[in-house]
Amino acid sequence: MAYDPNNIFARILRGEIPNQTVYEDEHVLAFHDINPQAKVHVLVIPKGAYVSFADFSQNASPEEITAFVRASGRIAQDLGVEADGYRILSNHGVDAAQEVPHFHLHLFGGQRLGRMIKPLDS
Ligand code: DGP
Repeated sequence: MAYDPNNIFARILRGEIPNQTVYEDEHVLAFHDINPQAKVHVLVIPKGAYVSFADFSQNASPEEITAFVRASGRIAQDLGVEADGYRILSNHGVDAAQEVPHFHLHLFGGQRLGRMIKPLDS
């Protein structure tokens, strides 16, 4: 799947759409989800143009991957959810109902999250 430069996160990265930033460095931006699914719901995105986890994991540079993983851990600490716990999740493709085709992690916390996922049908 080719990267769509007009997806909503690309537009956020270009400053065309505002966001509530919680962290930013050379390779990474993190901001609050517009439709939070938990008391804490933050999106962590690489600044590079990657469609999904599959794309990022195969094509990002070691520097980008390291920056992304380290930033994600640090953001959880900075949000204050380290002690009580949190969940990170990334949707890839149709089965996972990925809406925005720019790789991102969801970071959920601030409350009890229950166990794992609820499939549409099983
Ligand atoms: P996913 O289904 O994994 O692609 O999740 C996309 C998430 O992006 C979804 O939880 C809602 C969020 N989102 C969509 N548009 C915007 C936006 O304009 N601003 C912010 N902050 N979040 C958005």
